[in-house]
Amino acid sequence: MLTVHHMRVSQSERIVWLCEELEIKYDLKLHNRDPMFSPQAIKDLYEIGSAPVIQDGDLTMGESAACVEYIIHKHGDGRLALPPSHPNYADYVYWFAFSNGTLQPAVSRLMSIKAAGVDSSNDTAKRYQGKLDLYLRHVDGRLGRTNKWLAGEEFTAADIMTVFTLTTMRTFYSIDLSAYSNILTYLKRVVQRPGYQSYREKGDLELPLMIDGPAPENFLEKLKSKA
Ligand SMILES: N[C@@H](CCC(=O)N[C@@H](CS)C(=O)NCC(=O)O)C(=O)O
Repeated sequence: MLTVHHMRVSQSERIVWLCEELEIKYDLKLHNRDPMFSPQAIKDLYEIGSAPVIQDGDLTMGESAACVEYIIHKHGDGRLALPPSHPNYADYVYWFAFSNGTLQPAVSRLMSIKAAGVDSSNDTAKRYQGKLDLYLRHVDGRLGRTNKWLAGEEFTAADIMTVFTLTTMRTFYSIDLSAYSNILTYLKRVVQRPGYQSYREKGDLELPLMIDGPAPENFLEKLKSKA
């Protein structure tokens, strides 16, 4: 049986969402942050200590993209990936890779710069903020052209990989998406998906939907003050 370890309010939301979209059987184990980073239970499972982690028989594996590929091909009959014969195959591969190769690291970098106490007027901070703005324009432009999903007409795992950065990640580093109307329309489409709604019910019920333009409030601060 496939087991998915999801740390609430984290990138592992992708894996729960994927399993719900694929409608496969899996065992969901929920973990809370302790208080900000991974709890010991995740560190005990995986030496890198980050979420997601999946287990399947003798296998224990981390990394969202690896988990997504593995689940799609081992448990999902290849659904939500596009095959090389598909006209949008290159788009699928590109946007899947862009999510965790470029977009998510850009936001993580800015979060770290801020956490280190560097002011947003600092030249390095400004340079990396400029990069993030460029990447968001790139995503927005693509969605304006497809008017649907990142790979084209079909919803794919490229969307599942990308949405975390455009939503939940904004509680860690505030991003105003008001200037990106295609992203905002896309996010409204995303949250209507039954698979996304099931993930939220099972994995992150308390988390506000972060699909509006203005930067969301810092939900983690709220969680910490409740603890
Ligand atoms: N590239 C990795 C990043 C995983 C990652 O950094 N996850 C964060 C949650 S968003 C985490 O576990 N942070 C807590 C920690 O490292 O202690 C992936 O996609 O799985």
